[in-house]
Amino acid sequence: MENEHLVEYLSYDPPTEIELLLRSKVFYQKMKTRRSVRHFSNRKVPIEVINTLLKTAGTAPSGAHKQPWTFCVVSSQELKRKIRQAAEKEEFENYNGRMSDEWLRDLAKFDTNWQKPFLEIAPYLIVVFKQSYGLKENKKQKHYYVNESVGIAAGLLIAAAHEAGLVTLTHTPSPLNFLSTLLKRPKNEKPYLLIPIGYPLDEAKVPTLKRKQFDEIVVHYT
Ligand code: IYR
Repeated sequence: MENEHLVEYLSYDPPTEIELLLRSKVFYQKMKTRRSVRHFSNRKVPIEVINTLLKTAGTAPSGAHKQPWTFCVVSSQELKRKIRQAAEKEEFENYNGRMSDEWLRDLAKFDTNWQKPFLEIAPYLIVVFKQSYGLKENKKQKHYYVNESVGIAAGLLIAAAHEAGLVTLTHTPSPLNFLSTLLKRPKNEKPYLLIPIGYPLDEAKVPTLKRKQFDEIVVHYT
């Protein structure tokens, strides 16, 4: 049978090899300066910027193009305070018994603890929800590769924010269920990540970390 679905020619502007080399290097040089930041300034960011970053996130590939994500943008001070309170309640338990000694040792260099002031200070908290299934006219619709799809979308968001000149934290308060209640999300959505976005404090500090060597992360088969 003929495929009755619409197709179109790929819109593609072929680069020269020099352009390929140059652009790949420029992007790498930019991305290698990205850091997860916990010391945020409360300086405002135009909402148009955040919305544009989210449009980029929404360009991610997804299983059967189901786009199984919802991005909740929290700027309400009251809601940020509630999120901080609920997150700190869980994190207090995590740091005082729920996390193993090995885990606590692994985290020592990040100087984290149960307190999460950045949840109130950052101008925006993006709460990324994954849609385990779709809901159309109250009927369940299957979604595929949901974790992979939403993970890629979150990666694009983090890269877009860095490219624009803002900082992010990939935050996973655990368990995250309180976010469904506070943000009144429907039952097909589960919280996936919480990403504060904004400017860093002038005196923001980050731990001294080394990325793995190229040979440790890449295996070529020629
Ligand atoms: N969620 C806790 C603990 C934590 C866990 C990992 I893995 C990190 O990379 C960083 C923190 C917290 O946010 O403090």
